[in-house]
Amino acid sequence: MAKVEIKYTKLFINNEWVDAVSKKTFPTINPQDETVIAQVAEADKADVDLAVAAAKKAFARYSPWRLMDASRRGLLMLKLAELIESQARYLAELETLDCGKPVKDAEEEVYYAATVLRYYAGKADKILGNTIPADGEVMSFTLKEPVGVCGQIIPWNYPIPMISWKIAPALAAGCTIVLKPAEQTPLTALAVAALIKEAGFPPGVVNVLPGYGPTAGAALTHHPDVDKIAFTGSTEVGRIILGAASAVNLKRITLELGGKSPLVVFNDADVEKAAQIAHAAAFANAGQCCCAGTRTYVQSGIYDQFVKKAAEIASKRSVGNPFENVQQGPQIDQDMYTKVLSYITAGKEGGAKCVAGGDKVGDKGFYIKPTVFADVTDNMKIAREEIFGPVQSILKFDTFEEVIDRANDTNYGLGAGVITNDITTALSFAKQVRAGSIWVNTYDHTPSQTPFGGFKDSGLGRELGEDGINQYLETKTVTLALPKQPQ
Ligand code: TXE
Repeated sequence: MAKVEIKYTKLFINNEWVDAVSKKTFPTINPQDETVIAQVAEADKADVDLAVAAAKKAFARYSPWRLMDASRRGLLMLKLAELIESQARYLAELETLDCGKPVKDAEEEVYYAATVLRYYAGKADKILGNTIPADGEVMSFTLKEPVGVCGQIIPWNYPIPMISWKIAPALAAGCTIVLKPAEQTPLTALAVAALIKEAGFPPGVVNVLPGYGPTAGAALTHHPDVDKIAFTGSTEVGRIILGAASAVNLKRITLELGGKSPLVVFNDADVEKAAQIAHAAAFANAGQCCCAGTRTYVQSGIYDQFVKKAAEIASKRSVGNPFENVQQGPQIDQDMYTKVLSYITAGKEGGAKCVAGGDKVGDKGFYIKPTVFADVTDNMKIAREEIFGPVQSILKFDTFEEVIDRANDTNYGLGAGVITNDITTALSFAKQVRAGSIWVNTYDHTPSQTPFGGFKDSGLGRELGEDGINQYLETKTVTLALPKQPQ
């Protein structure tokens, strides 16, 4: 078992490391062998109050953060990106220990997070309002101002990228932050907090509070001094947060929630390439991906060939110790492991044909075989519900019109993919499928420049790109009386 040094286990408030007010701690578990990695300080309402007060003070008029030039904010963010990269291997190993993803994937994610910070660092001094030819004897213009204190609640599937998606646009906009990492993966958020301090961000600008959702998370979403909540997680909790965020004050809100994304392969596709894209779409990060392409629709002309290929690729996918050169580590925790296995049972009992995997791996740790179901029909549980594990469902279709209707027949709308060489088919698909991201002949490509988010029950608002920073800005209209007549 790899030895990774755990340097930080306390709460990070006002650039200081502190115990929880209650002195409580909680264990973070290694998904490889179910051992306790470390005890981490457990934030609750009292700690949220302290962190929000620190963030509010850091956002106050004339605070160092508010007086700082926007370009300087960008420079601090560039420094943070550099520090993160300089610790890439350590952060990756820490992530792998806490979350079980292959260490090479974790390392790529660290570098990716740095790109997101750099993208938004460049935006910090390019936040522009408008001058407006308003009716009347006036001159009008808009100022784009930071929303204020932001509560950011993130999941465990991509901890470091999620930190970057949340803090980068908020910092560029000039907001202050209280971030709650998922209880399964608190360690890298604390390691990044140390780098935030080292980069030179003033106290209180970013605060990090490990803890549970119904306690620390709920305190944040209910807090009257929090101006905005940004959340990534389940649709179920997203609904709770939407209610909480409007209960005491009217918080701005962005929600990035679940999905059941379709990937549609047309007869003209190269079967080998299409099967590889579909495999990566379904199995990346052990299937623990919000936009995973879990409904693979294949046109009847190539269906049998495709199923054979998909089963072959999945059967060869290497599963094991994520510190070694494998493609897939364990699922995140006991709950998810049990949940995914129950969906596999539901797939078998529901009449789908299991053509690869279909079982757990060994008896220790939360490992599951990459599983492929063929002959799946639209009403089966595995075709309708988010599984969040290494399970691909393959469904057959005949016509374009039919598959668009079927792809859209879901409450979700996060991502969708199409594999075809026909430009009209690709663009018609892109226009007609109701999802926030459409990928053509690729899948799950989410660079910092392109907005990401969901239609329907997959979320509210967008992250990344220009849209991402707008979610952290208020528009203020300034109107001056200015005579149009000669003076
Ligand atoms: O998510 P939760 P879980 C989906 C996926 C998975 C399911 C459950 O289908 O099977 O969600 O995963 C915090 N107030 N996704 O249980 O509970 C919690 O502490 C405030 C999709 O891990 O939504 C954590 O920090 N916060 C997804 C975060 O919310 C609360 C990623 C996410 O936890 C809270 C993960 C509350 N009442 C799971 N309850 C995606 N969109 O990428 C919980 N939290």
